[in-house]
Amino acid sequence: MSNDTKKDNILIVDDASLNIEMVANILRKEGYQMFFARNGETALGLTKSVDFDLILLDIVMPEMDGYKVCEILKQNTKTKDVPVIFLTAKTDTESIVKGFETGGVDYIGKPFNPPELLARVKTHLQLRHAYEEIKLLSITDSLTGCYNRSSISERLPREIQRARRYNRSLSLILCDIDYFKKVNDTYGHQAGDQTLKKFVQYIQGMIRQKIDWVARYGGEEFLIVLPETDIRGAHCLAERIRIYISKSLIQVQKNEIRITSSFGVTGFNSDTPHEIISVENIIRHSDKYLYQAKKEGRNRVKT
Ligand code: GH3
Ligand code: MG
Ligand code: MG
Ligand code: MG
Repeated sequence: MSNDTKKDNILIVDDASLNIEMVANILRKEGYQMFFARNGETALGLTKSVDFDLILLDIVMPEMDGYKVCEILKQNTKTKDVPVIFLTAKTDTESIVKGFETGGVDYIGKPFNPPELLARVKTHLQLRHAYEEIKLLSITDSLTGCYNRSSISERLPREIQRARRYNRSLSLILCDIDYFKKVNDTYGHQAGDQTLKKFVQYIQGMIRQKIDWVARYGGEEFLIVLPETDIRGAHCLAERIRIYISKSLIQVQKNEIRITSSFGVTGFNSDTPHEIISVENIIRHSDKYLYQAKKEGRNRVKT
């Protein structure tokens, strides 16, 4: 998300340290956090540990040239959206066109004009932040702030692939608030909205940050994805969430709302035959168990 207090990280890649110094002096004055690399390999290495907001990239360098570096950056999910501006002495049309074709967003010839360089950097940083904000909105459920439904089809296949590749377990919890219609009918739709928000907050507070994730699967139905967790662990967590929710009083305006919820848990581990592991299969199984939990009286976990 765009954040005014955060310094933008800019990487300068150039084999001549004099060039690096010149550019860095201009940008540092603007408060950017500067990083340097004298060759492509070092630059690519740095991108693994630092999140860059923009990269200024020389083309003529020994060993790996700037085009190659840019190509590699564009193939990597972590760096493909980082704007790359070529900064180079090569100013013939063919080289410029190639710069854009390999994924550069801009192309500046050397010797460069400092105010113009700065203006271009600022513009591309603004575009980058606007793009990130839109991207975040497109995967977020606007009411609860968790992932939305469409991001499940983006994220879940990747989780499954990773778990299968490294022979790890992966579990899913599908949960649904019991008799939620009654909350709306009794307290109003807005109170219902607040209840949904609280429900997600409780869950977020009980899962591992940055590893587990929650997505809104439907109206008052949520999917919790638990990498490196076997079914038993997932069942325990679902049970803890169930108890916590059922004991909590959700304060909405003057009302104290009490809800319960039902859970369907499924998952796989390294022993599970690969051919039966798929997005459709594991969601279908969690749905089946959730349905059972509802049928058997609600406020329970089925595995
Ligand atoms: P069950 O125990 O079988 O799950 O009963 P239920 O009433 O929770 O289930 P049902 O599917 O009949 O109703 C779900 C309700 O959730 C109906 C719908 O109006 C409400 N709902 C869905 N999305 C939202 C939302 O964003 N805000 C509010 N306030 N209510 C919502
Ligand atoms: Mg050079
Ligand atoms: Mg419900
Ligand atoms: Mg439902």
